[in-house]
Amino acid sequence: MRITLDRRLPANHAARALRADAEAALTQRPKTLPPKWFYDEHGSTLFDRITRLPEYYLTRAERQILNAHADETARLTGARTLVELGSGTSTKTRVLLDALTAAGTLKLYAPVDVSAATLDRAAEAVCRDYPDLRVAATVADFETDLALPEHPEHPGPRLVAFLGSTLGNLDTEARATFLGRVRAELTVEGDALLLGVDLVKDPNTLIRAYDDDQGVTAAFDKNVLRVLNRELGADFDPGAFDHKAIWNAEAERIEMRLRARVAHRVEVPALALTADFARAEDLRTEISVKFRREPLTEELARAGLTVAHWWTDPQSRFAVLLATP
Ligand code: AVJ
Repeated sequence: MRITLDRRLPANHAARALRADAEAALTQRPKTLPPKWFYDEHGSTLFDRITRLPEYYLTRAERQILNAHADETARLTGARTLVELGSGTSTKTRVLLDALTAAGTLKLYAPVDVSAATLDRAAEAVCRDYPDLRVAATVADFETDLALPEHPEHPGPRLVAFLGSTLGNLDTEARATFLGRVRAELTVEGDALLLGVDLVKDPNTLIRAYDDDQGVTAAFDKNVLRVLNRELGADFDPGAFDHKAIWNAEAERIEMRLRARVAHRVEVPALALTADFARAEDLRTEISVKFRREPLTEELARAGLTVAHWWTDPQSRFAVLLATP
């Protein structure tokens, strides 16, 4: 058997975590919900459409960089294990899998994701397409458990990939915690981190990437209300909110918010909770931090990681970096 699926989250984890997050979201000021709840079946489909929107350059820019530097990454790391945090459908990983299998070093692919269903499908597909590879998938939330396969059962050096600028979903404090954990896990000689991050650029380009003309991002944003309705019996009316993508210039991040069009009340029976929205009050649904080379290099250094390589697309919209302890 070349595939294993390790469920580190109890089956009811998602239900319990959502209740806790929703409760905190609606009683906090400003009301703030973590972005992981976007990705139910429908939300994942919408995100997939986002990655193909003309305005959403991130995915294409990152793919350009990976295409240009995957072989180099394989050569530099000689990775025998590729761990991928927040692997989703493992689509963009393939260029890395191709390069690392061509280099002949890769033995094991270890995707980590919160969604068991997505992980299952992705692991099957990778296993089918890479006949010499073992796949050890882990259902885990990378914010609390990195689920790195353990040495010596799994061969090093290990390359830990954290792509798609998912790091930008974490605020400064959460990033420090996360990066410190990653550093602590890179214990085998040659272990490295491959990190994909979106870069600061003109606000208009950024805002358009999160508020597209076809309204796909708006639908993605509002889908989280449907998740709350379905899972918690809430009565959110998605039509009572406007999707907003705001550039927070001080924190250099995009903030997605759902802004109440009118003052209204929402009932959340599963939490025995009533949430009042004032007119124009926001529910913040996501932060997407944009990075600069120097400050990010320092941030990584504070976590004990040294940037060995920094690659960008020709337009310097996005960066992929290779860091080592
Ligand atoms: C998947 C976290 C990288 O911040 O760009 C896309 C998700 N949100 N459009 C991002 C997202 C709105 C995204 N990440």
